[in-house]
Amino acid sequence: MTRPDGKAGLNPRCGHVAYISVGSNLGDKTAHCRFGISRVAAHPDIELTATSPFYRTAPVDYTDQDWFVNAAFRIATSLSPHQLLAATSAVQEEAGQGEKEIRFGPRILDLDLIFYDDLVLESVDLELPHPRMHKRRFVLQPICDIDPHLVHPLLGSHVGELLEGLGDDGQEVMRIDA
Ligand code: PH2
Ligand code: MG
Ligand code: MG
Repeated sequence: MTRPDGKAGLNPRCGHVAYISVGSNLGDKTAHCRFGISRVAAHPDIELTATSPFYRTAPVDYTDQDWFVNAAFRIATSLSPHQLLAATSAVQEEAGQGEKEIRFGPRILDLDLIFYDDLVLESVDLELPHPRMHKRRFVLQPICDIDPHLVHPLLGSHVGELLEGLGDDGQEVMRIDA
């Protein structure tokens, strides 16, 4: 099937809604994030439906590294969760991001699946919703910018509440003026 925009494949509008977090703390961080979003959006079975503002964010979990640039985006897709994971992994590799990085350490491009509809999934290589998203301001803030009333399918709270619940926990997140 060919869509009106000339892209082949299933119409992603008929499919699923997913939220993806993007981050980089090596090289031209903002350019790497923009590259990640645009390459994912170029997939024939993915339609980009919203992009958050960009943020400069203090590193969490592994703090002896440079600040990150983070954002989030929403897509419509006919891909399954694992097909989507394969697609985002391919884009990470295309950006020069190797497989074997330090856990939570520096990276050229990180694309993390946060939500896929209201699916709850635990598999070896993919957990949905993302298991740490509710503790991370650099994930919650940009997702709230897109859809503050989105409900976390396991916790039953919306992302706005989860963000407020973090309180003043010292995770610095500064909006970058576009
Ligand atoms: N990603 C990590 C670990 N720590 N900290 C910030 N601020 N932003 C990130 O994207 C990030 C992080 C592992 O993927
Ligand atoms: Mg990550
Ligand atoms: Mg990742």
